[in-house]
Amino acid sequence: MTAPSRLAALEAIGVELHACPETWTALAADVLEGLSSSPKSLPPKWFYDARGSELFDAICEQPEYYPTRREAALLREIGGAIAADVPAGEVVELGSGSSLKSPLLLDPLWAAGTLRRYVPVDVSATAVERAVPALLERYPGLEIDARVCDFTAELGALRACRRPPRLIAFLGSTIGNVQPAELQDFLLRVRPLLGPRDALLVGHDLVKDPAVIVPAYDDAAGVTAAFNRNVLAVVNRELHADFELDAFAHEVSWNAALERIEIRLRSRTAQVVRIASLGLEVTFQAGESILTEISRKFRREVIERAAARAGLALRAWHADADEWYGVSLLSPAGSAG
Ligand code: SAH
Ligand code: AVI
Repeated sequence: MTAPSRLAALEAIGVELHACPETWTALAADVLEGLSSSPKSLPPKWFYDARGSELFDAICEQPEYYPTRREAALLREIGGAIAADVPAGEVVELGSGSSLKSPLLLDPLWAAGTLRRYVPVDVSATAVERAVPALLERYPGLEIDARVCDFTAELGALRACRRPPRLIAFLGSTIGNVQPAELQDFLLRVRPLLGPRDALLVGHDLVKDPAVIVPAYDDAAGVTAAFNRNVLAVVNRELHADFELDAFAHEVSWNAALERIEIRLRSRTAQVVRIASLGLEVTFQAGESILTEISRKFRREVIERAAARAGLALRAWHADADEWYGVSLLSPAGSAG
């Protein structure tokens, strides 16, 4: 949830700040809809309160969770080439979180002298609030326009680019959370943010042996399980619900047909949960689950096709040697590139 008083501290150090006020209402609407549906579901963006963002960073350090390390290694390799290809004055980062990998893109642009402005966009006020001071220290004089917003809803506000050309980064395989039916729509909404000299850089996990993928979402230390249950803690705190976190088991499965990880919370018993702020009682059968996240794994042609339908062309494709993880550079179709 947004914490305006602490976010205001960013303004005191010269950061431009836009925080969307309707977060609580959006959570209430999503919980009402998701838990009244059959099967039950909750959107993954609600994992990321202060604790959830910390748990995500801890997931990234688990030996089983390869995506962060793989993406960082790729960005280390290609960051210089991207900076040469797109001499960005402005970097917009969707789902920036702790911005831990951002310097792998920002450093080469800063060294080349083109970078003027960084626009992190994330629903997690805490993540943004913690990330930004370190970035200002690393890049003195960088304009930072921090946006605590839902990147699926608030993209229109980002149409004007103040320091062209622009590079939009969407890292961490967060694109894997987007439902297939919504992917084209999402890319269509990103497209107007890009001028002919701009580009969108997407990090995406790739289809591979599920024996590698599944443990990444079910680490032995139980960090992903705690992250998954954290969404219930968010609902308890924000909507005065009485979920017992231990009454739900963390469950991970590989959906081979849809090439995606599915993460659920499975009710260990028959139970009724009260959500006081919504005046709602939610009944769970024993074994009934809430789908809390999908994490799609991609193939080059899937990215290429989705991009093309949204008027974007694949300008460069980078993957590691064993093709576990990939990064795509997309630009408006027909632009010089
Ligand atoms: N890019 C970072 C963080 C990835 S975790 C990395 O690669 O490590 C996903 C991030 O996206 C979280 O910080 C979460 O708060 C944010 N996020 C998820 N859904 C979002 C949405 N709809 N709008 C804005 N931010 C979102
Ligand atoms: C979307 N991305 C940031 C992560 C992923 O791999 O899908 C989120 C995550 N969920 C559980 N572990 C990691």
